[in-house]
Amino acid sequence: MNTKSLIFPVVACGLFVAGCGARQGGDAQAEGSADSLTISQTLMQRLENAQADSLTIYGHDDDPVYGVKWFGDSGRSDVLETVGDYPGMMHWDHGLIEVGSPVNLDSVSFDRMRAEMLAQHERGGINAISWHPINPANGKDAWQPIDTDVVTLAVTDGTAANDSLKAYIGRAADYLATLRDSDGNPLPLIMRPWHEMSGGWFWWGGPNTTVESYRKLWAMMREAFDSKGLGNSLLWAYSPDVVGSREEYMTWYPGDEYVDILGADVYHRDGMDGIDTWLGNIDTTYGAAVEVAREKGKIAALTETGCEGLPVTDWYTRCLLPVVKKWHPVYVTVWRNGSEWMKKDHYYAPYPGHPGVESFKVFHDDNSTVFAREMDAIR
Ligand code: BMA
Repeated sequence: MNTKSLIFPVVACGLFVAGCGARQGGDAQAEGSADSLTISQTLMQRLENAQADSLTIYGHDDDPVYGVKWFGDSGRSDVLETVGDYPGMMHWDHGLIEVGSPVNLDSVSFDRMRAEMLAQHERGGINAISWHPINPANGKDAWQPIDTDVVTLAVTDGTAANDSLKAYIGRAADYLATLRDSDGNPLPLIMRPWHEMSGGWFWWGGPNTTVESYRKLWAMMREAFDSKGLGNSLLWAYSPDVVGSREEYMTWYPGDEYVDILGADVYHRDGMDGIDTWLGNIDTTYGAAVEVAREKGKIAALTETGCEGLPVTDWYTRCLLPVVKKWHPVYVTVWRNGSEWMKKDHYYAPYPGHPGVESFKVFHDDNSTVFAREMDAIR
């Protein structure tokens, strides 16, 4: 399907979602005769349609709130200023919502984030969320070295860590419940909690706990979110980091009832020297996600990837596009373009003047990839 030849009005999806049956109140049930899908089912239908048409939605973390040379301006985006369109998906992190901070761990105001999620929804795009909450046992950040099994403590009733975790999850759910469209209906969202659990760098990482406790952690969050009325507007994504086999990929899988999207976080490291390793990791880790998704009738996505600082300047055509054409992930999300004075060379999309702009334009123009203006093609 050649989405590039089609011109769409920018607010089409917002109208479409509302038009599918205005969802009222906390249960977000569809009403009216257009269909009987919930908000999350409508989102899933769009993703399934992308899958059926072998289209890949391009996603970028924190896209419109800062870039390599700017921070906090309105109406800007390195992606927009490079290829002329916003990403089809925007990704956000909720780290520090758990302590009631007005800004997240990367200094993005939660009020601004809410407004940008609405804007992305209204232009037809999709929003996805990860969360790097602080350690509920010691109050340190998500990456602090772990010397106890924090997860087991935190999922055990009666512990101080359990009280903290419940409060953290409650605050995250309360914030998500404020994300609404202009009719007051919940925004459709992809929630991707407790990610990269195959590695040990987060307090919830698999090597730092037991599989049983990890699954309880996931279930605890899901149940709390459902009880706060978010049950019908969220899809849930499972996203291990690099693994060596399908068996390893499934180690922490919380269960079919908890997961809608089989994801994988597979970063490209070591520049040109790392290309083959990255491609091999995609085949093994993302390949496992695809296989499981097919068997379970779910969808698969490359939930995080990228080549930090783009030392392979034509990475988008040399590396990512061949992966997109081989695997057709429903979406592929690259990480943030950190402002250079805050985190130098921590960017994953080209910006104006970057030597990778032409490569990124070819990626954008390819018929397989979908940016915001083409999202209406995915109904
Ligand atoms: C990491 C880095 C950090 C950032 C964190 C959460 O991968 O980008 O600088 O704080 O994600 O967004």
